[in-house]
Amino acid sequence: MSERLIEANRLIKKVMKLYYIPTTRAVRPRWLLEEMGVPYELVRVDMNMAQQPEYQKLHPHGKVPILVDEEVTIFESAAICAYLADKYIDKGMAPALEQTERGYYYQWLFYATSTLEPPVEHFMFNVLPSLPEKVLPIKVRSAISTQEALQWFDRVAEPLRKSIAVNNYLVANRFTTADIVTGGVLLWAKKLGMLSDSDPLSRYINNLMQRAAFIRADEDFYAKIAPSVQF
Ligand SMILES: N[C@@H](CCC(=O)N[C@@H](CS)C(=O)NCC(=O)O)C(=O)O
Repeated sequence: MSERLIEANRLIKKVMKLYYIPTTRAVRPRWLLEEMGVPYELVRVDMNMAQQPEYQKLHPHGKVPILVDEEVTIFESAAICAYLADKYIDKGMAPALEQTERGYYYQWLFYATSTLEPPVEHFMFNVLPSLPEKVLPIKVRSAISTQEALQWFDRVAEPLRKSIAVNNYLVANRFTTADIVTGGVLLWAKKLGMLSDSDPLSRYINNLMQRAAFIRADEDFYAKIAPSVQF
């Protein structure tokens, strides 16, 4: 193999792969990659992948997103975002390890998926009872009503409302990965009609949605683009 070919292979191997379906949690790491201007390959999959053993070798639950970065294969959207923000720390999407803001950064990252997201997911189960069995098995569907899910969401969103009432962003009033992950959850709530226009969270998310990197990451929201792989 020529020197040039070896170098080309080395470069190709280095490009990360993001397994992706539009309008899902996979938009979060894509948005972050777009913000950082880091090269990546988008591997488009579809909702029928879950049962395929080949796909489940990558993601044990057959979901998106997955990030494959050479020998590292990670699932969970927030973990992927945290990994990427640290890997490219010079891009300024996470406070440095020694900065005290790091504590608040972790707080909002974990809050987004463990506290804010569950009522949104429950709300969706209620407003979309026709979700396919493979997406949400009937036996695990919740007894929580739409109204209860909304009240739950309102309650857990209160610290977020307080924070963005005085700042545009969550950590040190500077845009970080915490805004991408939290914004990703709010975006889902907004698409489900859980946020009124007068809710301060709408101002926060509308502001985030104007970012050029977000627009690039969400551009195929309505587009029907075929999967780029088969399993
Ligand atoms: N907690 C996981 C949730 C992953 C997840 O549920 N992904 C959904 C899309 S938002 C999915 O892949 N659904 C496809 C399916 O269930 O077949 C994360 O944040 O990555």
